[in-house]
Amino acid sequence: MKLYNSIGPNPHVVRMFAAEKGVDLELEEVDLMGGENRQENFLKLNPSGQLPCLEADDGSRIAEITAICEYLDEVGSGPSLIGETPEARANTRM
Ligand SMILES: N[C@@H](CCC(=O)N[C@@H](CS)C(=O)NCC(=O)O)C(=O)O
Repeated sequence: MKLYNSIGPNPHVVRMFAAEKGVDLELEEVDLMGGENRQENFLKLNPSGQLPCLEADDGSRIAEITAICEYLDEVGSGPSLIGETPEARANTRM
């Protein structure tokens, strides 16, 4: 899986989550300060123009850190970091 990555707190959340989950991500840097995220090539990948964006192994792309972290939690091995029960997951999301 490839993570379109940049400076800033949101990509950092996903990198931390992946590290805790033991998921290896290929990183591709996007020049946020140079505005690369708002140019046509990146907007084709993520129309919101924001980072991070995950490209899954099937080529689909996922934006929004909560959606990315929940996806990594489900496809990664080992115990869930979000929660194993409805109550635990609700508590995490709360
Ligand atoms: N709601 C988004 C927020 C993403 C976000 O704001 N990312 C910042 C970097 S930390 C960004 O791309 N800023 C540049 C811009 O919006 O043009 C998420 O959960 O991923």
